[in-house]
This record gives sequence, structure tokens and C-alpha cells, in this order.
Amino acid sequence: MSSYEERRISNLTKETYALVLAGGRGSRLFELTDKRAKPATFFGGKFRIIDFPLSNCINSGIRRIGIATQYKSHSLIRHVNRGWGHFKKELGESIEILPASQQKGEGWYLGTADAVFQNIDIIRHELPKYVMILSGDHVYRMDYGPLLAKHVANEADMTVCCIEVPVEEAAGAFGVMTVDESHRVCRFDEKPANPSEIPGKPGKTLASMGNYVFNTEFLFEQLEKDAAHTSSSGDFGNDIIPKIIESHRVFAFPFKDPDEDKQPYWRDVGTLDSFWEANMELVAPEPQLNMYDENWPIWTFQEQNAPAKFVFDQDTRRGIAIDSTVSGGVVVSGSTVRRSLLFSKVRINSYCEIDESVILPDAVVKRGCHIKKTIIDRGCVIPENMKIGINNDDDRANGFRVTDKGVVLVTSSMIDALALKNKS
Ligand code: ADQ
Ligand code: ADP
Repeated sequence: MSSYEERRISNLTKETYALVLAGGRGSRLFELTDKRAKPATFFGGKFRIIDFPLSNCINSGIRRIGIATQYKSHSLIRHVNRGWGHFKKELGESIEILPASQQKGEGWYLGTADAVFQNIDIIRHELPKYVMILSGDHVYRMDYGPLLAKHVANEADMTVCCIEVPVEEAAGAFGVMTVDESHRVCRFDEKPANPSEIPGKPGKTLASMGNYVFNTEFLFEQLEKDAAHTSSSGDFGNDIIPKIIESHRVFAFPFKDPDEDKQPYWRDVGTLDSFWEANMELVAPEPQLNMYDENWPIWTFQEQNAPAKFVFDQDTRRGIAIDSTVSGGVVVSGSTVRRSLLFSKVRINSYCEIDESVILPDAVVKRGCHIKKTIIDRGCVIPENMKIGINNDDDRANGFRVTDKGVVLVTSSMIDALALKNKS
């Protein structure tokens, strides 16, 4: 890429306002999103999901960002305030939380388009040439510069980021599209039961990643028009995109891995199984998601924690973690941890065996526990000598959630309920 081209892209990112949609409940994560929105869900040993799209913005040079929140937004807002406050107003940078505040109308946000519509005045005030609408729900690394450059080169009114996914994965879950040879979108169906296959690629369909670029004025016109229809659900996938593909220039931008032969890394960690699997991928020796790339840092809020500590017990030969990620403030004493992610300030007391588990911040595992294939929620205290994930019938009897694939979720409320049951 020539230096002229690089400068042109950096100008495009400066002319862009990113609106991250972070209001989704993530209901298939069950009790993990009982208290927090899906974008605030912890991921990857020390991050929350929203850190990924936000880091993509920063690393791409987009420094004007709004975050639309709705469902259980408190921990999300706290995280953004604590971790993302380093924007410099005097350099034209800003990050703002946009709760559903009845700017227009009297309700909560209807769908994704309504979440943008209700913030039109705030976006207009920023005078961006382009508005990028990003889902706050996905884990991936993407440079948004080339996407903007392609949007401009195509003279597009709107561009939809897309990715090839297996048909069965997309059915009922993603918006899918058909494109012509120039990637212009000819057809768009929101979550069809039977997605159409990509010609020449049996079993694959072209899915929307829920990330869009719009020319600002065009976006505002469409939002005003859509809002005037009382029957509209105020959603990009359902209401706006299908209506504009015939009359306007809507293009698809295929999201690619820098190594073109590889399937790009993009995870919708929307179920407990996919959440657990995506975390497990990270403890493999060479995961596809490189969290250690200094050229593409993942920013987050981090506390001043003491270094992680391992206390080795000579008698039991325990006090170690193997093929695991361990965050600051963690203490593992006299226990063995394998293929697991221990988030900040987790405590593992002696005589425990922890395998293939995701243990969220501040959780404590007391002495003598054997834990496998389990997600332990933040702050949960596991009593002594518990066996979790070893026999799923016992897990269910204890009131824990067990998925079809045998992943167990344990939260503080479940532990409290179990203690109450054992008492009576
Ligand atoms: P879904 O992800 O099912 O499909 P939706 O539930 O509307 O769509 O969520 C999109 C994003 O908006 C998420 O980041 C969510 O957190 C957020 N969100 C949802 N409702 C919101 C609201 N009222 N206010 C603020 N934020 C809200 C969409 C597209 C599909 C596409 C998939 C890709 O509609 O076409 O394939 O994303 O995951
Ligand atoms: P996260 O783990 O996502 O940071 P918390 O564990 O702090 O979030 O809790 C999520 C939300 O639940 C918080 O935003 C808070 O409003 C609420 N919450 C947590 N603990 C309590 C409590 N003991 N009493 C009342 N509300 C709570």
C-alpha cells in the first residue's frame, strides 16, 4: 500500500463516527448474562467482549465512538468509564455512552436501527462523513480502514461486513445475502430458516456480521423514513437493508484473514458452549486470536493487581498451571490447573484439580475441589471438596446449569441456593 493510500485511509477513519450497539441481552448465555449485557461478558482471561470492537476502533484510528446501551447496562457503563476514559477531547476524540433516554419517543430502543435513530442529534453534532455501526457482541480483530476505503471506492451508500459461515450455523441466526461479481448486494434476508448457498461453495452462506458503514446523510434519511412507519420493528436487518438494496448502492465487504487461505477469526460467543469453546481455543499453544500482538493491543480496564503467584506444595507436587492463562492478582496454592483461564484475583486453595475451566474475576475455589469443563461466574465461592463437571447428573442435582455438550455454569446464586438446600 502506498503512503498516499495509507494517509487517505487515516483521513477516512477521522471522518467516521462509530456507534457500538451494546444493548443486547444474550439470552442464550443464561445466568451469565442475568446481571450484565452480553457485550459486558468477560472473555479471554482479562477482557470483556466489548473491548474487542472498541480496540478495533482505536487501532484503526477511529476515535469518535458512541456506545448504545439498554439491557442491564450498569456493569458495562462502569467498565467503559473506568477503562476507556483516556480519550482526549482537545484532539477531537470522544467516547460517550448513549443509554436509551427517550430522545425521540417515549420508549426503550426498539431494534438496532431505532437505537441509532434515537441518537441522530448526538451523531449530527459530530459532523461525521461516515457512520459505522458495530455490533458489540463479537470477538474479532479487524482493521476498519480498508473497509471504509472500499466503501468509498465503491461509491456505496451502505456497506455490510460479511463472512462465509456454514449454512446450518446461519439458519435462523444471521442475516444472509446474495451478491453479484462486484460484491453489490442483490438480496438480503434476516435470519432465514434455509439460507441460500454461495454459488460454487456448497454448505456455505454469506452472513452479515452486523457491522455496517453508511454515508451519514443517507443513514439519517433512511432512519427518518423507517421511524415514520409505525409498523416497523426499527431494525437494520429486518426493516432497513431489505428495503434499500434495489434502489441504492449497498455493497458487501468480505472480512478476511491476513492469510487469505485461513477462515478469518470471528466468534459470536452467544451460547455457553461457544463461549467455553472460544475461551478454550485461547489456551491452545498457537491460537488463531493473537492477544499478544503489540501492533494490535486489546485495551481494557485493568486494576493495579499484584503479580500472579504459585505456591508449590512439595508433598502433593501441586501449585502449578499448565497450558493456561493466569491474570494479575491470582494465587494458586498447592493445586494443579490445566487448560484453564483464571481471571483477575481468582484464588485456588490447596488440593484442587482444575481442568478446562473458565474462572471469572474474584472467584474463590476452596480446598479439595475437582472442577472440569466449568464456567465459574465472577465472585463465586466454591465450597470445599466440591466435584463439578465430573458427573453431570450430580451437577444438575446441585442446581448448576449443564449444556448439551456437558459445559457446566456455576454462579453465586446457584451456590447460595445449594447451601440453603443442604441446610434444610
Ligand atoms: P442479532 O445479533 O440477532 O443480528 P440484535 O439482537 O439486534 O441482532 O443485536 C445486534 C447488536 O445490537 C448486538 O451487539 C446487540 O448487543 C445490540 N442490540 C440489540 N438490541 C439493541 C438495542 N435495542 N439497543 C442497543 N443495542 C442493541 C444482527 C443482524 C444480523 C447479523 C447478526 C450478526 O441483524 O443480520 O447477521 O447481527 O451477529
Ligand atoms: P460484572 O461482574 O459484570 O462487573 P457485577 O458482578 O458487579 O458485574 O454485577 C452486575 C450487576 O449486578 C451490577 O451492575 C450491579 O448493578 C448488580 N449487582 C451485583 N451485585 C449486586 C448486589 N449485591 N446487590 C445489588 N446489585 C448487584
